Amino acid sequence: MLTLYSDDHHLHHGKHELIGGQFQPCFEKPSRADMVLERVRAVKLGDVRPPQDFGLAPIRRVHDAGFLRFLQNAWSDWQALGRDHDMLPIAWPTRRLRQVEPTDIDGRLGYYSFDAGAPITAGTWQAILSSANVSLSGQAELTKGARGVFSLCRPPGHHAAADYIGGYCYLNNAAIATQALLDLGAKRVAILDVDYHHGNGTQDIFYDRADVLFTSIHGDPRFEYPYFLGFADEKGMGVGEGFNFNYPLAAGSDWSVWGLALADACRQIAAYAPDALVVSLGVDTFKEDPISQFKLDSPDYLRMGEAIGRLGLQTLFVMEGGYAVEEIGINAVNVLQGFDSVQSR
Ligand code: Q9C
Ligand code: ZN
Repeated sequence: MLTLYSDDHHLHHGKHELIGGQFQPCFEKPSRADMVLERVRAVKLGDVRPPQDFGLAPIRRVHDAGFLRFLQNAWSDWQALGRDHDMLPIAWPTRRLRQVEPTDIDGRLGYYSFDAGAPITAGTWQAILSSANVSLSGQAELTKGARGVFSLCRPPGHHAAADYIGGYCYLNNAAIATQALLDLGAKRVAILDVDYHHGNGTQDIFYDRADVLFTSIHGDPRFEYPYFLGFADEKGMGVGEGFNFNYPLAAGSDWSVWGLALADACRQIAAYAPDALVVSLGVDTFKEDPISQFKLDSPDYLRMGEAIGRLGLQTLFVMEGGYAVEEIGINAVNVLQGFDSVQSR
């Protein structure tokens, strides 16, 4: 399987995130992608290629124009105030507050985020553009006919919506590739989000649409981040009703539970008969993940890839979360090798 990858992700390295009221070093760090790349090379998964530059047009198909303007200029607006440390928001327009973009950079940062979990640094804009290009370059290979492609994206994307950042995510790489697949001829695209956290951004982007089926298996939002979306009764809206499937699972869930949810999601995907599948590939479901509470083991990721492969669909794997850095490469690449081991097209 071909891997798309850019070194530009090193340009994004936030210092701290808030965990339990304390600042700790960011779990979302460059060594994550380095470890995945190392494993891709070690097992000779296939060629590794840099992305092409697709410009802003395919990104604008998903993200709000004001949001993109904010992101592009955020760091220089911040620096203009003499600040050279990471940007983190301090206020959000929650219930009964006015939804109006302020002029002040702190106000705008809060307006375009839903948490303080996505620090903006000097190199963030370049890194997130390259990450989106990695996703789009994978999509281009799929559109050309590839059976499976791996977009080794970093930063991840599935918590980002059309007009907000959060949860380590800025541009929604999986959504951008999905929209590009549709724009280049696909009639229906299914998304399978296997990251431990609910893909709130991706769900939101496609919630009122029937040309994208969104399925997500994740920690139940009653106890787990992102807390405010990802419940089983979220089925889609308007013409999109019936095209959204959430599988919230209990803390401690292992393959015996997780695999059943996957089987059900795969049934929904098969019934939808999409032209392509996009997998939001987070491996923070791993039993030793430092911020998660599922119990998947490394061999389970082979089973995951096989089940996805048996769908017989052209599939784009887009890297999302996974914070057990020692095993992130083994687990992510196990999914890809499991997929490749299934001959069905
Ligand atoms: N209890 C992704 O995996 N904070 N984002 C969690 C720990 C945010 C995860 C706090 C987690 C975001 C792409
Ligand atoms: Zn996650």
